[in-house]
Amino acid sequence: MRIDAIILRELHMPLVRPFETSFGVTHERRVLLAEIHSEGLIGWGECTAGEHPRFSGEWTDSAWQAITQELGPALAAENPEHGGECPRIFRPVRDNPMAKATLENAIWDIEAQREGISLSRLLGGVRETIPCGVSLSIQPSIPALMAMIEKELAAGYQRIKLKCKPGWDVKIFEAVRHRWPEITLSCDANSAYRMRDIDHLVSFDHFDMLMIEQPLWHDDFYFHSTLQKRLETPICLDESIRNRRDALAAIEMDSCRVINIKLGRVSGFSEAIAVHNAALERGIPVWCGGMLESGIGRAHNIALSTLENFSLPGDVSASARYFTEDIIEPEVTVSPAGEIAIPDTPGRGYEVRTDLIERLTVRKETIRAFALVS
Ligand code: OSB
Ligand code: MG
Repeated sequence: MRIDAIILRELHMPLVRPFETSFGVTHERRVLLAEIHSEGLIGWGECTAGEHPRFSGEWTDSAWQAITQELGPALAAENPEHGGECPRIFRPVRDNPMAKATLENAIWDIEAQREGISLSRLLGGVRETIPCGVSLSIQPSIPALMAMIEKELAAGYQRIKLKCKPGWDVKIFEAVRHRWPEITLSCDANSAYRMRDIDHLVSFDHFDMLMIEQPLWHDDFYFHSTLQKRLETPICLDESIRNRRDALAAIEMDSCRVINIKLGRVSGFSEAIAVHNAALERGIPVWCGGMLESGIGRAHNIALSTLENFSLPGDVSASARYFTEDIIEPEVTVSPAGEIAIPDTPGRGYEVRTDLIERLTVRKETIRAFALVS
């Protein structure tokens, strides 16, 4: 496909309520969107980098530079036929997975439109609906958290994930399990604990959780493996898994028994499929994580979640939980059974609201071609 133009934008989108993890609070998203024009079609990609380099070393501004100065010009100089060619094109650039995914996912988006099939089908998806869970922010009080859980369960969500950190862990698990002994529960520490906390982490076994997500360092396998030997509850790795090779190492070392796949963290659809397949072949279930995405990233997460081994409820939930107005039409909604129905129209399956995107845009740059390696 001929790349006619790559336009990168930054949008400001306030969240309906702040989202707090062990590493900080987000009030407003700075969303980067790539818009790629090719032979009359337009593909969209969203950058999932946060506003600060706290989840990983990437953030909005580093991704902006990586895309406008390196990755965008390299892609514009090529004529990729498939999204699957992007890893080769971007290989000379180290790291920056979320920046790479922004562009690669837009190419897959175009490819699905060109082939006249849904993105889910293009990826090899097999599901007509996907099961949904929610990730619940650290709250100012236990009653506030309990009210939030009550609301999400009433809406049908199939799994409740509690963000936790030292001081906001066993006391909330006790309260939640006391009130809801049977619900499917998990927690996510975003690397908030250290090996001195190992006995404390082992006490999480009392709460019969589906998994404990990324308790230790963001880049670790070894100590997670040590911890997994002491824990009954499966560890799920998020931050540590950047690619298929990481997934193989983690599985072989028994550092985790579940994997959270995030498109941005693994550089886009190609590597997400590779991680998925590696886990499938080894009997390790996966689910799709979230990064407070706008509708475009959300649509891509939904398509990815239709692959066979996405057998656990993901963090992909309704648009209205994040934004008063989403930039896609229709917005993402979740049924009373806690499922999202997969659109089967060509491409991403959700129209892009270009008028609203234009109104929310705070900067915009058109990228010209140059080859990374000559
Ligand atoms: O670790 O899964 C995470 C949000 C921002 C950064 C990291 C994480 C999260 C979430 C929210 O858990 C998932 C979502 O609802 O999009
Ligand atoms: Mg996580």
